[in-house]
Amino acid sequence: LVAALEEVEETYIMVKPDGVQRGLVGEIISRFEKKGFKLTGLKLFQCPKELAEEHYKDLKAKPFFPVLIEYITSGPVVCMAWEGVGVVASARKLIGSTNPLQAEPGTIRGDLAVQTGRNVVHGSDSPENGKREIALWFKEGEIVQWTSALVSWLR
Ligand code: FUP
Repeated sequence: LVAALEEVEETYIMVKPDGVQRGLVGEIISRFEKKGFKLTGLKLFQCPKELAEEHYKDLKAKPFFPVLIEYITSGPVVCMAWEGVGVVASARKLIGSTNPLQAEPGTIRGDLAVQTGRNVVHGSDSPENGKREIALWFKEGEIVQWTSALVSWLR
């Protein structure tokens, strides 16, 4: 009932090229699906350099920026939009810390990765960035609004 008063958020989740290469796409989608969030966008995509640079523009001054862009554009990624109350922070918890060695067991990075530069998945860090990133990675018509026929509280 309390949740019904809270605002529905959207977040951009992406399986990075290492996750695709390692065959972890299904496993990663599963975590968000089982948690109970709603999938509103999904595609396999080869990211152009310009888009990677725009997505990570806040990190442009970092020494690892060129390597990060090379990594994200090194092979296909799986782009996802997920919706739900509290989805942004909850997805970050499910994903775990940026450095997979510090990520808790039970999180995606904690269970499936060892290197910061190969940390298998991305998740937006704020509702504002969730909206920004979904608009950046998806075209109009690729985001689908739907209502669950099974659970009325899924929103
Ligand atoms: P996160 O929000 O957990 O994805 O982390 P950041 O936005 O801080 O970093 C984005 C990506 O930059 C990380 F997923 C991996 C890369 N990165 C490095 O390669 N080295 C670093 O020291 C920090 C981040």
